[in-house]
Amino acid sequence: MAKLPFMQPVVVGLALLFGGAIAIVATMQQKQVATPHHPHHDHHSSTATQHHSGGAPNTHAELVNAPTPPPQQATTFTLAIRSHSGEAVTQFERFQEELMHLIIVSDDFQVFQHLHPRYLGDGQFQVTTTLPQGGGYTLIADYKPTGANETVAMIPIAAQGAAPSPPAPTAQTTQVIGTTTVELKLPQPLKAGSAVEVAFRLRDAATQQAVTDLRPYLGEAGHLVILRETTPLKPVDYLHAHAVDRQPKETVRFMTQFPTPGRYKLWAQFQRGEQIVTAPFWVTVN
Ligand SMILES: [Cu+2]
Repeated sequence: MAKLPFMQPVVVGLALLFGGAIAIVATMQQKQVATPHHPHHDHHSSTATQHHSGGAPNTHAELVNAPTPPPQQATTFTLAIRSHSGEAVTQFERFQEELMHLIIVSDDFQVFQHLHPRYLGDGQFQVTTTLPQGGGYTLIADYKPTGANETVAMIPIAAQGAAPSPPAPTAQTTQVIGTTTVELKLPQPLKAGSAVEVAFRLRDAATQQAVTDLRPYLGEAGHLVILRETTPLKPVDYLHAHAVDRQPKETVRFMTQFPTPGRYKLWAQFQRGEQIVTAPFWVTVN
């Protein structure tokens, strides 16, 4: 329990005081999006979603019945989206085929889950998942209230127990994920603050031939989530890059922009047949 985020003792204390019916108010930040970037709109030439710290957010996310999940057991998370004045926000727009995209990432970036909570109505979303290890995590909820900007809310949680020591980050640019070899292609050196193309070449691990069974995933050629290595995570540290093309090819390209120098982890996701391939890479940005 030594590595709990600072909020957790407060949460536990409040939970004891008020019988568990408490909510964690997430840190949040609106993403100002210059152009619609929904995949069902024409955004083939779109650049990365930009994050700005200015501007008051319209909504925030709260974790209802904040659990302290035991690792390796199914845990249900219920998120409530509320306005500034505390009223339930009930209308959402679908983007990338879903009403909410929820990324769950462990503090050491070893665990990454990309989930789509079910909308229960009345501003509440629910998802059941199993966290594989103890220690701290961040829930990153990405949603778009109807008529408002896409919003990213971050909620720190702690699973019971401690995380195992993570392996050291590697600069490896090729990963074999199941039957797929994923090769990261980046301009070098990587500079913060300018648009950059991040590409992934996908080959069959057995034959080293280009994969032929790639399908769009959530309406795009692939998805790319990028997080800056920092504690605690803030919305500005989260990038969701959009694929340049809708139809996947052997090389799937994304445009993004790393805001500041530092170390980042990339999780590229593709759909091969019925299978989702998630390939993690560390990169250093100068
Ligand atoms: Cu998603």
